Amino acid sequence: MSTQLTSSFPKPLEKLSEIEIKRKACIAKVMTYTLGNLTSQFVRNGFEWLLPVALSQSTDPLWPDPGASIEKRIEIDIYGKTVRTTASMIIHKLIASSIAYPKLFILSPNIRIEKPDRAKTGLHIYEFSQLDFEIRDATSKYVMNLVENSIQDLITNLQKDMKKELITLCTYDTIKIPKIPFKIYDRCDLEAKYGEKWETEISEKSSDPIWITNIPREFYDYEDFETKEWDNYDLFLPKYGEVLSGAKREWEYSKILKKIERDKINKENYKLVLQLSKEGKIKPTSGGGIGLERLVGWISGVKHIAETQPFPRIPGWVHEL
Ligand code: ASN
Repeated sequence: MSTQLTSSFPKPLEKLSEIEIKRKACIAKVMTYTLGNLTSQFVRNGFEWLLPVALSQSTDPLWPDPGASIEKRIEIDIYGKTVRTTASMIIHKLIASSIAYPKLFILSPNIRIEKPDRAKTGLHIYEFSQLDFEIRDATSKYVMNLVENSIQDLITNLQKDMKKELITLCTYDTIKIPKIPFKIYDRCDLEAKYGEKWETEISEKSSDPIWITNIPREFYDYEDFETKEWDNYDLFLPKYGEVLSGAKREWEYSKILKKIERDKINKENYKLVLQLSKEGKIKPTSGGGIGLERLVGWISGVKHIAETQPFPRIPGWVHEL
């Protein structure tokens, strides 16, 4: 994605001026409120709150993904095995929701060492946090509706309870309570209209959150082999782009295997999901993950989403903290 929010980068805490510290504190209040609101909604709706893991043999391949720009993958050996830092909790979600927790969510750090030139988009950070969730036997429609209601509830309550902070951040009048249902666009139509840069074009042009469906992606998203359509959905925010990606998932062994082979992904790293699907133990699920820094960045009107982080993770920049 090449949407450009900024050319000036957020500074670490010790370099902030008094005014910048006040703004940072305001954004932290919006983040705290957002986390409280969204997690309470999930708990109220009967979801289990699982804690994340940082190191696993199996993590998100992040491939093939039209938006991928990974410069390096972190692998280390522990106890004689190679483990990887979490790129997303997707594999854990598929297995956990199939076996033990039919409705789950996880607040998890995702490490994606993006190429340094992504710093200037204002939309990429090399560590971000997802509110990742998965629901057994749910349809895409069900998940899209759940997300729309969650976002509407969040914005409605923020406007009531965080009025002072939103006024300070100058977004009280610009972040409107979104109308449900959100508009849905098929990626094929956007590609035909805007060409390769459809993601940037549509997030610049829209003034409300919108859905984009049917995006070719990683093996775990459901693909109809006959129609070639993908049953997945991205939520896009005006100017801030993709804030959620999600899908109905694959659960059948033959399809998962075929797609892993087609994508030239190392089967060794996905042995468990392959074995469980062969045994019929992977169930049909749907889910998604909300990028918290982009969501709060949109609500707070930041120039760079690293402004929402106490310890900014800007591609190409490593600070002491
Ligand atoms: N969290 C996403 C999902 O649920 C996966 C990802 O972040 N790559 O589909």
